[in-house]
Amino acid sequence: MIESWKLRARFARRLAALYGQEVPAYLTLVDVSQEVNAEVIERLGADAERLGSIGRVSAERHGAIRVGTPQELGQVARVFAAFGMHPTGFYDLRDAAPQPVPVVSTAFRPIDRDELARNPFRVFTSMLVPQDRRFFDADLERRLSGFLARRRLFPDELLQLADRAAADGGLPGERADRFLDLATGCFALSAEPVDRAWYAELERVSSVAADIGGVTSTHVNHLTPRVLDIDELYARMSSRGIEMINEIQGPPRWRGPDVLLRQTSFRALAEPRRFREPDGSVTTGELRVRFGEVEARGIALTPRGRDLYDRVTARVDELAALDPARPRQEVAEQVWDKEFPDSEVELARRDLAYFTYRVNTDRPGDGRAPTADLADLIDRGWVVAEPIVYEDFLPRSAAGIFASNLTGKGDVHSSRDVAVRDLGWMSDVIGQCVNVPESIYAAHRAESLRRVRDELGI
Ligand code: OOG
Ligand code: NI
Repeated sequence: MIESWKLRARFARRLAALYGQEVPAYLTLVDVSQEVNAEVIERLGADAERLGSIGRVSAERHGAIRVGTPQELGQVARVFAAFGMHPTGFYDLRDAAPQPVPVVSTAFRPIDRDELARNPFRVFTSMLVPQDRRFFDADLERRLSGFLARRRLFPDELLQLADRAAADGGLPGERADRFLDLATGCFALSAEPVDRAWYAELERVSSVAADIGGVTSTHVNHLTPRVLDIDELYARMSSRGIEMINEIQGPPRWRGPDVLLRQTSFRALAEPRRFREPDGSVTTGELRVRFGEVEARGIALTPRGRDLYDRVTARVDELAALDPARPRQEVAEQVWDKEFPDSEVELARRDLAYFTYRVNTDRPGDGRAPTADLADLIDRGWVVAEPIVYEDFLPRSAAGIFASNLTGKGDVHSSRDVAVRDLGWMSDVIGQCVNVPESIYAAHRAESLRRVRDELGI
């Protein structure tokens, strides 16, 4: 029996092999990431591994895929369930500033700490919303929905094997191979000609709409390695002549701890694709859809910490707008230095970030007894805090990353006729509850605190 975590690890490796063949620049990105990681480990030693062992960080990837309908989302959820990857987080990119994208998204990922430690592979999965009138008028919606209803992304055999694997927690060897072949095959770039006129019509609304609804298959959009120094990586990629997006998304570089997620990407590359022309002939041309992304992960924030993050980000926007000539990074660093606690201890004491706690066995005796107050336990050295890594995504950053292959703003209208999509809606469509990331982090923390209380007898 190949257990689901092994299937997940193999799936991640197979997708990486496929994507490396299709988009060789991805391999450059991986090389540069590993080079940077090795140097950071050399420079900082054990401190560099505070948010994950070098083994995990080097192997870590996330993927991004895009589907067209609730049915397709439901099917891909069955495939990911076989890998022990569960829908987590709901992201609505349709009103994301500065560039709205006509999709809603979730991420399929492992939940349990030991599963994450075995292999943390996750896939950011977006679903098109043709019903949203800000993007699609009634006639285009009808044709787009018709087109999507006629295609089939995931064959029955794959879905049946997936259901078997999910029910049994894995698959026997031979069937595991077949399952992995089929699953990986669904995400390969198709050689099927693209209908030129149809693709162009959707592209006027959004390149993402065209990439999803303009073709009869789906494909990996990017695979993202994790890097320990994203500023260094950005500089190295740029100096190799690779055109990066303008900024690193998420928190700035600053003197305090890394929190949440910082991401950046290089602009989509031209890839040869076949086209069916209006006169029926088949030609070759190119499309710029797929890009390369890297990310640096930090500590997960509590809802209170996230509020602070959102307020600080709004403040940076405000100040940056007043002084457009000044680099955003500079503005952000200044605001963060003033407004964000710059140590793990302070983040823990003020309940701004998630940690697990364990009893400090080296605490020198001072005749006092421990109390039940967490800040007090931290202050008096009863417990040691270990940061919980942020395993999820940020909607605004995601919109910035999507922009790696957007050419213009697209045809977005204001309309009251906005299709309602939320976490509950998505849970119904998938037939599984979409997890709330903060509940998962909070449960990990609570579990560690239960042990601490037992051991200290409080
Ligand atoms: C997804 C863009 C968002 C991330 O890591 O936030 C993303 C896409 O381009 O399909 O990948
Ligand atoms: Ni991504």
